[in-house]
Amino acid sequence: MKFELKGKDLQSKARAGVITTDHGVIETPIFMPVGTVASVKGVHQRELKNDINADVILGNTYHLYLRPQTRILEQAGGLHKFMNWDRNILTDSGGYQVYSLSANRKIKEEGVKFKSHIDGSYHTFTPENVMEIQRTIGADIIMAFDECTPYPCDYNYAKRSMHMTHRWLDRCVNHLEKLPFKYGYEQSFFPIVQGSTYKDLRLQSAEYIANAGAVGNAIGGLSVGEPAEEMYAMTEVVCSVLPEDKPRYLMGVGTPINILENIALGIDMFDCVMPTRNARNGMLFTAHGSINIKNKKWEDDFSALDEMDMTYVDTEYSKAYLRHLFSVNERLAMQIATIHNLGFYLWLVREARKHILAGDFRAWKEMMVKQMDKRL
Ligand code: PRF
Repeated sequence: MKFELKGKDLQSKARAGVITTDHGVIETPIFMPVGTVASVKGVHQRELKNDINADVILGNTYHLYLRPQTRILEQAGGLHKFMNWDRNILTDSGGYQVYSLSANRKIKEEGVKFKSHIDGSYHTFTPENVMEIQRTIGADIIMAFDECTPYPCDYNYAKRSMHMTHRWLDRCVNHLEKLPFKYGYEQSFFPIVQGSTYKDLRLQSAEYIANAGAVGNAIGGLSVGEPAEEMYAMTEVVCSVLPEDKPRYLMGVGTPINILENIALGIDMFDCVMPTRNARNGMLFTAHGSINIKNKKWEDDFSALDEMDMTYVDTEYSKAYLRHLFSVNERLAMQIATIHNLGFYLWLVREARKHILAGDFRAWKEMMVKQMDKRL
């Protein structure tokens, strides 16, 4: 994997770069649509490519390991082939899903024993087997096994957990040395900074993670319920330590405003279920604020879904039509809303990139944040 910086904003820490992997080019800042179970819910791969123009999507080790199971992905020749997606894939390690989804789990130094949310069966994730599973899934970027602490989290727990995440990182790295690439292309590894909302822990963790010398670095444990200002404060301290010449990935973030604010602090990569999950509930993101399309006020509004026309659904369908589809519970409603929201998120990060390269990112960001902070 290669990362080149193409430009930096002078009035903020925002950067524009290019990541190159064996599955193509990713221009940063980038948003990665979430495709948890080998599908971005409701969207065809050809729409992701041709309409939304996603360069990279995210898969989840926790889900893929449980279903279809690692052996099926191995037989398929990896996740790219299985789902017919030839652009980039990043897999999360399960270091978050195992805490948020499994029925119960026991965290020990060795790893995490958990009960499947699907059939109640028991499994164990360790730094070692999670590296093996991710090698077999075959993503271009694979993530370290970590513990994402909840919010709020007391200082002593956060500190102990952070140190365990660091020891787990060493185990991931040691084990990966024994695991060759499985499918003939490179699979890059990103470690994850933790440390809850404590500045001293975040600094310490960022130093530890930077020292691992990986090709890219991630920040976890944020956007778990803390106020946005606290998240930004943590991003800022961590970015002051993480190397400039490697991509920085902020995991599980966030709203369009969170994304712009974190780009301004030096983040290059994002993922979040918000555009897809909220779409399925009838919430649309636009450059002028968010819309609940189920609202009666759209009943006879025959104007385009979004005048800005970021994807074809924006002008091919009206607000009144989409509202109708939601009110009669048609699955096409969710499909249209998902394409719209992902198209908007990808537009937003690409527009951010243009403004970073043009040198007016800061002013543009301030204007957009004001504009998007509305309910229409
Ligand atoms: N760790 C991992 N994945 C994650 C997170 C984390 O802390 C978060 C936190 N927002 C989202 N996804 N491994």
